Amino acid sequence: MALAAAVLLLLLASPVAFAANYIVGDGNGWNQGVDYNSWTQGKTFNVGDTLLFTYGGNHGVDVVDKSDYDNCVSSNALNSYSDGNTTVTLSKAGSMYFMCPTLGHCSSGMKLTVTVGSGSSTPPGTTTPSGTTTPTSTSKSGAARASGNIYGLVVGFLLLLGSVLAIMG
Ligand SMILES: *[C@@H]1O[C@H](CO)[C@@H](O)[C@H](O)[C@H]1NC(C)=O
Ligand SMILES: [Cu+2]
Repeated sequence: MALAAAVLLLLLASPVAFAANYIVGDGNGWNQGVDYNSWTQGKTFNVGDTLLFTYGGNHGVDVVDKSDYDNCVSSNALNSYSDGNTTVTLSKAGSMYFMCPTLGHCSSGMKLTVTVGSGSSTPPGTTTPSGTTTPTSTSKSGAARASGNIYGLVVGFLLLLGSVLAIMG
């Protein structure tokens, strides 16, 4: 019974394990004097992950295109936030560009770009309910990825079946 409960908990928790929630700049937040290129190193971003920007009133978050990111132009921003605690969900694969619109901040480095992968990168069997996702090698072929997902579905189904049987028994 305890096992069945544990399995059910695992199944309930597993959707959460797929989305990573990043705090931009970690303890430094969204600020001047932080190297956001270093911050993104070693991190994997996928569709469904979120970025949380925390910042004071003299900053903002503008979502811009590549050229405006490169040139620190905020006048064409696709989205602008200034609430100080902004969650942005990475909703599609590709690159996303962020900059602070305050004069001089972007050019002094207060800008961030992330490359977003197409998501569901890891078969459920390799994730833990703690919210950690395992970075996936980009060299994996589509076929390997698909079979991984099918494997995960089968494992998930067997776990579900097992817990139902355990409860009925
Ligand atoms: C900021 O947003 C996050 C995520 O939505 C939330 O958990 C947190 O409580 C918020 N913090 C403040 C100070 O509003
Ligand atoms: Cu700023």
